[in-house]
Amino acid sequence: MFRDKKITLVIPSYNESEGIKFVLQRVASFIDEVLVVDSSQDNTPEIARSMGATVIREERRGYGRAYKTGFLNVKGDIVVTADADGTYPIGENDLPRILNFFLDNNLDFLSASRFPMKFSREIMPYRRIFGNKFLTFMSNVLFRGGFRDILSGMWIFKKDVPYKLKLIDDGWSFSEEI
Ligand SMILES: Nc1nc2c(ncn2[C@@H]2O[C@H](COP(=O)(O)OP(=O)(O)OP(=O)(O)O)[C@@H](O)[C@H]2O)c(=O)[nH]1
Ligand SMILES: [Mg+2]
Repeated sequence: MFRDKKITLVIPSYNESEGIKFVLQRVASFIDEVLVVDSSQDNTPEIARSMGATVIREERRGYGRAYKTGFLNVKGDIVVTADADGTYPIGENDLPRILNFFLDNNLDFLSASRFPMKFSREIMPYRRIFGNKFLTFMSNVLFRGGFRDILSGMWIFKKDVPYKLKLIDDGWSFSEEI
């Protein structure tokens, strides 16, 4: 529980046997439920289960597909999403700040920008930063949003939010769509 709210973390995973260990070791202790939506061919689901996560098997491939399936199974009041490769801060030190901001401002949905974080050039080469800035700029023009990272995979929202949206894409465009 965090400030009387039950928190569910949803993680999509595809062949992440290394990454999932790293991520699940760091999950903040106040998170009530961890759902790993898995389409792997390796032993990611066994590892996730052994580390206390609830594994939902999704045979249909796709990043968006995994999230849509995950969202249908949430029991918490607030959903936090993150990748299985350690990109996003879901630990004791960082997550409270983001959740406090979400609750203090009574938000329905928050998209967390990655850009305050430092990335190596291998993970975030200049062409990726440029592409992201361009898409983020265009999305802000088209939808008048205040986005800083339109391709973020870390969102925080009230559990009923996906039910109010018409989410279509099963693949990578799910980030922009949501
Ligand atoms: N269940 C499921 N998860 C997926 C699928 N494809 C990707 N994922 C997961 O979605 C998350 C994001 O995928 P990544 O491959 O890290 O994508 P990315 O962060 O854009 O790319 P990288 O820079 O290579 O990390 C990871 O946790 C993947 O394991 C899929 O088809 N099914
Ligand atoms: Mg990644």
